[in-house]
Amino acid sequence: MYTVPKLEDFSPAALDTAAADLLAALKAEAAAASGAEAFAEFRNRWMARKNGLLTQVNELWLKSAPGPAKREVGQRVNSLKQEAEALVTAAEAEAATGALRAKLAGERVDISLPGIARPLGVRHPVLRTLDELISVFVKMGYSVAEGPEVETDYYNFEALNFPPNHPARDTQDTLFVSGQEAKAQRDRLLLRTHTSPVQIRTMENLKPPVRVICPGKVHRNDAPDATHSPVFHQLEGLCVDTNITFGDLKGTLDHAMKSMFGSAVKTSFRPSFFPFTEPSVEVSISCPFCGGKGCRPCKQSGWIELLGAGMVDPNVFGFVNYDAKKLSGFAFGMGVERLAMMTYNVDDIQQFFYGDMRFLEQFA
Ligand code: 2NL
Repeated sequence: MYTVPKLEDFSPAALDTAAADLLAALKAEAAAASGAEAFAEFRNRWMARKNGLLTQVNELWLKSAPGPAKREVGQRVNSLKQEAEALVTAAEAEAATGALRAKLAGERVDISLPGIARPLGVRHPVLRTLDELISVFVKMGYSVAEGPEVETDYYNFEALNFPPNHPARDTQDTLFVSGQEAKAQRDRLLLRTHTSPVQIRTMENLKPPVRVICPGKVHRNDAPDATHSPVFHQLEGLCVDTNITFGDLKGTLDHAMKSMFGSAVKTSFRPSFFPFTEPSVEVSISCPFCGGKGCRPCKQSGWIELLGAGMVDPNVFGFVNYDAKKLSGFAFGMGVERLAMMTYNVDDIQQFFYGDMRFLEQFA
């Protein structure tokens, strides 16, 4: 095995020979060191600070060189050490790729295997219905507004003319954020029960005329069953200008329903009550399944109730600093799941939320 010789002769020719011997030995040992353990041993033998072969070169060649030769010997020893270190580093890299090649040589990829199928998703039927509704109103010049799902009592109830003790404010109907007791009633947080707060916020920010629809997720403290879900979607709309009449309300909603269910459907308006509209109406469409003759979906009545609507109550205008003497407007609201159930013939609202692929794949 190679050992670093003591030098007697410090002539350039003798130094060249000694350096060549050393590098040849290093190359041979690097090539012979196979495996991580053998390589570590090789590296240590040559590179160790304390008594490694390159350190010995310093001791045996440089320090014992006679005064006049020191400069020349020093330069040669330095470049020799650099070359030796580069060789060790290169050998290390070579050993690593060698190990990888050996590992890969034992592996086979079977390119005839079928691969993993990743089916394309489709838009959820509820959002598809919502998109269609939005497009109908956008074509009539409405803009779309969104707002927070966690609201204050003020935006969800007070500004909509709900009296302080209205039953809808009860915990039986509304989901409240806990720990709000220290706040004034109007500042208490809750999950919005309709998207009307977005319309209030819109009127606070924009001068009339306003034509806006507010789609989104709403929450009610309801037990789930075939027709109820604690989370569902609503589309509300609001139109405010000078001289907006109940005739505008009827024409707008009649057009929207014909766009959704076909030009043969008729609309019917019956008196109702909401705190935020006066007068208020419930809107039904003639049954698109039987054409009004009577069938199971319309419970033999020929009509299906789909919307609530009315003329905006002057008190609501008061809350947003709109001049109720100069302005009038109509508003409406509908449940999106109910429309989706009719469009896609779904008899259980829960199907929309189970995430069962057998249900959802039918819409692909
Ligand atoms: C329903 C009834 C309705 C409104 C929502 C509304 C909003 C403002 C002012 C006045 Cl800011 N009204 N919205 C009006 C009438 C009915 O929804 O049955 N929704 C599912």
